[in-house]
Amino acid sequence: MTLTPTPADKFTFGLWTVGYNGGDPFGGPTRAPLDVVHVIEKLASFGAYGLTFHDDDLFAFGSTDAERRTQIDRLKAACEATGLKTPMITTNLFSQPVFKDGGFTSNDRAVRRFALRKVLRNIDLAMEVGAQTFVMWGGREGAEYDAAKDIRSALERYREAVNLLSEYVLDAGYDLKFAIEPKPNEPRGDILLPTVGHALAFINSLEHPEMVGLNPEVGHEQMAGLNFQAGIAQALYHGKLFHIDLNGQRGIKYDQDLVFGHGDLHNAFALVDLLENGGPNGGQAYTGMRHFDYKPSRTEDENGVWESAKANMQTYLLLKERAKAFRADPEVQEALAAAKVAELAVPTLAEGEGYRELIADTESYENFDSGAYFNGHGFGFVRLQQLATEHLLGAR
Ligand SMILES: [Mn+2]
Repeated sequence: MTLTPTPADKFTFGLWTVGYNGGDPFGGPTRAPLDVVHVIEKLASFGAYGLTFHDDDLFAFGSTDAERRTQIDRLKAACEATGLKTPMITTNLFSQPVFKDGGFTSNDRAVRRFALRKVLRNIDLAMEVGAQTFVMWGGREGAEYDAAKDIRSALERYREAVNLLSEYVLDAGYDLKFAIEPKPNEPRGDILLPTVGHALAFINSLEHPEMVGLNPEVGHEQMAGLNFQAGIAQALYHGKLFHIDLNGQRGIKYDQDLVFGHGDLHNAFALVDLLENGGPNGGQAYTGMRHFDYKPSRTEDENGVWESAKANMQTYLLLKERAKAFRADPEVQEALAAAKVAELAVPTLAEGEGYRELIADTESYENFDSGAYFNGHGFGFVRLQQLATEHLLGAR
């Protein structure tokens, strides 16, 4: 393969991704922990743009102020030396036993207050390391049993938390936006704000909705059987795609966190085509970070970790190249025209037309031969999909 990532591609990785030690619910770690400085040096050498992290990835929960400071300074020095950036950070409100019923929405009020303080402190750290986006994945904000959680109260507490954090950022004059990451289940039986759509509705209820957007993850939507590319298109439509988590998932099962493209490759192709070519003038529809939130498989050694990190970037760049060729193919353009894809952008009513004019237009109803649409007006969507498949496979 010849495509070489550069920082201009805006590829970023979570410290917890390449740093994943291979532990799962059925077995202990299969790899030693990786030091943050080593991770930064490796990612920079591969052409990545940045590193992201949870507070507890960088310094252990319960660290003293001095231990915390040492790790922050080591991160900053390594970034300074390599040019790697830290554009997003997030807070761990799920690993410690205290968060077993969630952080912002634990039934226990003292836990909620503790969670808010942990996040407030981490927002200050976000500013110190130059992050512009603060992700909120509420993995433990949920329940297993319907009677155990009053969902309306939980949403109200979630809202109270995000409103408070927004107020803190505004008062401090920080240039920071929040991005909510939906997930349907795991680790909780059911998680609040399970999909892009649920989160969009919640954001509209906030005091400062303009400060809050989404960080959708490929596998999280696909775990719910949803079309990720379509969800991203709707997030873009509402101006809410603040960040994105790329990985791979094969159907409705546990959160696999495979390498990007190692799941539903067709949907990954459509996603990259949307992000790179779906802008108003055919350019990029999304200019933010291409963030990989995946887990190197438990079977890999450290060499396999770095191979998988590079595979994420290579796959994205290959799909970007394939999508460009797809758009440039005259046969594809012809198939798109035959499928009337552009016609959907034309308003259904004419300029100045209302329901009265529509009712008066006998061509639209009385004289419209709907029977003729039974046969002879095929759209050719399958041909278009086959052309996409041929480009995806490198056959064109
Ligand atoms: Mn994620």
